[in-house]
Amino acid sequence: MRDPRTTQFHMPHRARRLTAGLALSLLAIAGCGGEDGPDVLRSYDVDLRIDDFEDEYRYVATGEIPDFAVGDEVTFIVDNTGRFAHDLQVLAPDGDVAGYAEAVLPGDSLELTVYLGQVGVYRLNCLFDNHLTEHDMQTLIEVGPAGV
Ligand SMILES: [Cu+2]
Repeated sequence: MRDPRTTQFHMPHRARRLTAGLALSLLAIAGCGGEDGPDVLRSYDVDLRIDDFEDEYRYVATGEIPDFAVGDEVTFIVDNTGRFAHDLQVLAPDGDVAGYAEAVLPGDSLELTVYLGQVGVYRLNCLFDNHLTEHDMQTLIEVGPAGV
């Protein structure tokens, strides 16, 4: 049985060639209300891993870091390569929560798709235990205007 939300979303033929990750992102847009949702200009994945072997914990990009821009829908795929559980919260420049993914154990991975709707600095925070407060587990990404 197909999810009725997905049947309302008319995928272009081109979309069938996209990777599974991107396909999931597209379904997420449909789930947000389709044509009433945000205007997505680009959609892509960013791969991160966890480094928690020193006092300061952090998310580390394992691939190329894109030029983030307004209109981007980004799926963060975080491999927990650390010693502890970690989650991921993304805060928009105005302080609104753009997305949150529950903590996963070492060896597991989490995925979080967020829409970048504002120019400015987005914060990737780990809210698990004292990771943000004591271990400064925060990564900043700068988001520029669309189409520049
Ligand atoms: Cu953490």
